[in-house]
Amino acid sequence: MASSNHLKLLGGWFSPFVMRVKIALNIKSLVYENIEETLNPKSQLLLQLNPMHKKIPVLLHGDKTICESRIIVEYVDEVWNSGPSFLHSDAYDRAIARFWAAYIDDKLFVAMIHALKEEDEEARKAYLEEIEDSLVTMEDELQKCCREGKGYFGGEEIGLVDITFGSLLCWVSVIETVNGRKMIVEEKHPCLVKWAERFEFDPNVKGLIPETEKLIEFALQMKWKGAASAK
Ligand SMILES: N[C@@H](CCC(=O)N[C@@H](CS)C(=O)NCC(=O)O)C(=O)O
Repeated sequence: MASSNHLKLLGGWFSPFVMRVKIALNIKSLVYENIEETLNPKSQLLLQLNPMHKKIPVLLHGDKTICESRIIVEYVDEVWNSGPSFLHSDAYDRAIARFWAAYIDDKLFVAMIHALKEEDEEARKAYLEEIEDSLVTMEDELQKCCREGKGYFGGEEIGLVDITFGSLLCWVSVIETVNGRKMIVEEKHPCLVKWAERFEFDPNVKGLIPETEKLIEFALQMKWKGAASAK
């Protein structure tokens, strides 16, 4: 019988969504058991714990199951106060952070996954442009924080938006590499460049970021055409 506080994370080293949960658990200094899911084929445990979506991450907290990365991140913040909060105390600020977190998943991530899977060069170019548009939008949003002297979307410390967006950076790097095109650049994104460095070197993030080459190998194994045919 699982103790009520025992934490297990069903995850995968390659998954930006899993990385979000790991960052949240690190910020709260929580110890957890990592169960690596390959998705190929999906394990019985995954199918049993997340029968609706059949996706990682899944967090097990004692006998409670929590699915969906942003929901898990918020759950971790609400249940534990053993580290800084990554949700604003003000309801309006929280709503704005949730808006941007949803924007990142619905716009930026969707364009990224299409760019990775799309074989047709013209279609892929359109997705790359969508990614670039979203990055400019995020730069504009971050500049507001920078003007107030804050280094993160969340303020002085990593918040929900930083976790949601930052976890995608390693896959942005994959897209940059396979397409031979830098997408986060000083001239267009001065704040994002500094933010990305700050994020990647944060003690709660460092060590969680997979190498670009390993992710490219993973994308090729998955037969993602946008990673294979891109130059
Ligand atoms: N909206 C989900 C997305 C999770 C997701 O797409 N996970 C991928 C791995 S990175 C997965 O499990 N994919 C399996 C599938 O699509 O069948 C979340 O935020 O947790």
